[in-house]
Amino acid sequence: MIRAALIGNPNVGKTEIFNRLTGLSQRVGNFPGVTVEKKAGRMIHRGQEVEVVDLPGTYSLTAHALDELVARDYIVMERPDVIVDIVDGTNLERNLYLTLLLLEMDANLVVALNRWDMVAARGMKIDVEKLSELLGCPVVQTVAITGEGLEDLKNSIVEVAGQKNAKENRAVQNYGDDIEQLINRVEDVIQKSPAPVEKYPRRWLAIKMLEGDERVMEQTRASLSSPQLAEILSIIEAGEAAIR
Ligand SMILES: Nc1nc2c(ncn2[C@@H]2O[C@H](COP(=O)(O)OP(=O)(O)OP(=O)(O)O)[C@@H](O)[C@H]2O)c(=O)[nH]1
Ligand SMILES: [Mg+2]
Repeated sequence: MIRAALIGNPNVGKTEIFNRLTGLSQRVGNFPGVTVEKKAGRMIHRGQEVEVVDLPGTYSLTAHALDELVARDYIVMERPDVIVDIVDGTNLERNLYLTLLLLEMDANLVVALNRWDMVAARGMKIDVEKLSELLGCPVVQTVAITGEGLEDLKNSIVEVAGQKNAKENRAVQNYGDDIEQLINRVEDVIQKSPAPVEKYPRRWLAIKMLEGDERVMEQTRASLSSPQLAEILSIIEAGEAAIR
């Protein structure tokens, strides 16, 4: 069975797409340990069963807001085979911020470029092929309210789930030489961890540590030795001193 998760900014058309993908098979529950509603459903496409989870709408993936944390924990802990990032095509600039965060998390991504009807009606031009090339993942135009593009989206979900190396040419945000150097140094320390923090992509973990993400610090403390933690803290301090 393929496990897919839908994510996107608030009000982009997630529920419309979720309903079209899963129809009457939906179940509603909660994410573990919190009262955030979790909707899940199933679809069968090309003979493959796909479990689809609707993640909370979010602009970002910080540890500061419950909805964002729930979405992020789900991606990191459950490692779904495919993340479907639903993007409002009329508001690309704001929406692609989340897309870049997802790529940073090593997510196996398919982008649904939704509200394509409005993109066309407003005379906006988007080079979809170029966008797909830049992001390093499939980009599918959809109109959730009519169902246009949904077959293409289903095809992409099943295809990406079957590609083990789908992430190889993904886009990675470059933070500039100084920060990249700090990221590499933290990654080196993490790599030597006796109990690998394997659920987390290493680069993502290093970036979160440099950001001082409390949740990540708390969760990784057990896996790292005290000399390693001390080394990481000294890299963070050196970095902060250099930036000041
Ligand atoms: N024109 C047009 N409207 C759309 C499209 N997709 C969704 N909408 C409309 O956009 C609004 C929001 O759609 P939802 O599916 O509820 O969006 P959502 O992402 O689930 O929203 P939240 O759960 O509140 O974050 C609704 O009024 C939809 O009818 C589309 O492709 N084209
Ligand atoms: Mg919704």
